[in-house]
Amino acid sequence: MSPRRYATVGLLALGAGLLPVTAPAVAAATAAVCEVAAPGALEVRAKPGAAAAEPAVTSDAKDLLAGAPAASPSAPGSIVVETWVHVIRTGDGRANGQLTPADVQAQVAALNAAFAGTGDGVRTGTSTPFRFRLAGTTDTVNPAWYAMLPGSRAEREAKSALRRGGKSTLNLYLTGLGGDLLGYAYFPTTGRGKDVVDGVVVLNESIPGGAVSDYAEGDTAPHEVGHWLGLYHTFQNGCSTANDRVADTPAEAVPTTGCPVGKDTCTKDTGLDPVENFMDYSYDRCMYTFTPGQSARMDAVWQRYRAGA
Ligand SMILES: [Ca+2]
Ligand SMILES: [Ca+2]
Ligand SMILES: [Zn+2]
Repeated sequence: MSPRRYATVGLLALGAGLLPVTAPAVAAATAAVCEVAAPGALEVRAKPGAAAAEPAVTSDAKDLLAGAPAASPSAPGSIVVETWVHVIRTGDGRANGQLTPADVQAQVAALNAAFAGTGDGVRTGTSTPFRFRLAGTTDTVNPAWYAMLPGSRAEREAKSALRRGGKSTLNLYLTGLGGDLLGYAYFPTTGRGKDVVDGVVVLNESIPGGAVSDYAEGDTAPHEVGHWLGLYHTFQNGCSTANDRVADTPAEAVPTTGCPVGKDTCTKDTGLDPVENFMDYSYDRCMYTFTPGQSARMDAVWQRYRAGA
């Protein structure tokens, strides 16, 4: 892939309530993430300077778990998520987005490692209840779908054709994207209106061993699946007490770029910025864990929105 693909900065027209983030992304993003996102809202992971979009903002009452009864915790590894991987490409060969079965397996393995608490291999993360079973793959040559930016006609057409299963099935699209996006996902909903777009889209060259330097350990998929399971960014709501609605992720004022371990942007909040967390924007090499609180939240969101659906 041409490196220029990742240097392009443009604006995504995503409608009222979605705030485009222009370069410099970190400064611009600060004001865009100060509320809790609505169910069904779009979430993205983007490279610095990207034309990213943050979710529509609503009141705290719209938190995904507001009013939900306390969920019984599921045992580590006890929830098996049927997973379909859809490869979309423009032609033959890696430069055209073609991936091998081994590439797909490597991405699913990275996803499983992330949720098993063995992300980055040598590190100790949180063992969540989630495992991902590759139910099948599809392979589609369609240049019109390759960018499938959020909110686009291409996105809707591709997903209408390829999506399998219901809310409990993970549909993971590996494609070319654009606009410096690494991936995007939607929060779960109780209604049916968002069912077609429900799923996770990940830049193909962010898979393990991909061509996107600093973002090629396959960590974009767990980040986006974290959103798919109801997690907010660790910098959601900045230094506020509620922050990302997870008690054990230290509050963080702005998204992290790179691997500045030891940074502390919310000095009144106990704990250093969670740059190692999958729900920050750090480089893949220092991103390797969810927290127990995030695991419990994903478990509860799964039980409320996706289990059996
Ligand atoms: Ca702090
Ligand atoms: Ca990593
Ligand atoms: Zn995100």
